[in-house]
Amino acid sequence: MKISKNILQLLHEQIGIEANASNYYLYVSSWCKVNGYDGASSFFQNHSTEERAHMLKIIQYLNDLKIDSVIPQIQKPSQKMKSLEQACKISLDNERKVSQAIDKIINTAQKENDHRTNFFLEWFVHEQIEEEDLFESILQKFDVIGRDKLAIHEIDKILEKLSHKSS
Ligand code: OFO
Repeated sequence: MKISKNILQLLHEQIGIEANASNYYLYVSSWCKVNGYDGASSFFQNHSTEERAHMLKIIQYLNDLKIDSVIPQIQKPSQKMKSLEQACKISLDNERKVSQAIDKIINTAQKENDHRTNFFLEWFVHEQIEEEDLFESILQKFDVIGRDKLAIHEIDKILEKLSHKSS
């Protein structure tokens, strides 16, 4: 095998992390739609698709190395969303955890001199910088624009614009 058992296990875990992220964003998109935040709903729906693409990237990497990938069971997201701001906060926390998981695989790959995995994960490092920055700037909008109904409506419109950018 072209990668170690250790790295393989971490990559399989990462497939699960990306799948759960995609599932979580799908739930948030649905919650937003039902609560009248159409822009945010499109934004999170696109984000869900992006996370699925991340999962597929790892599967493709393993397949290119002629390694079967394990497709994990996905978790049911906790269905207790109370506000758009809370959804964005949880998203930022989740993205930070994803970044830590990617860092862990990179550290392991570097220790094992696994240059191909190290190089493969560079794309994810850039992606995580963008995603953390994205959610940090969305959260800043609540401080800048406000939290009353009109302000949230404005933020929903901003998310609508962002969803066109990322699609
Ligand atoms: Fe946003 O997490 Fe994928 O990599």
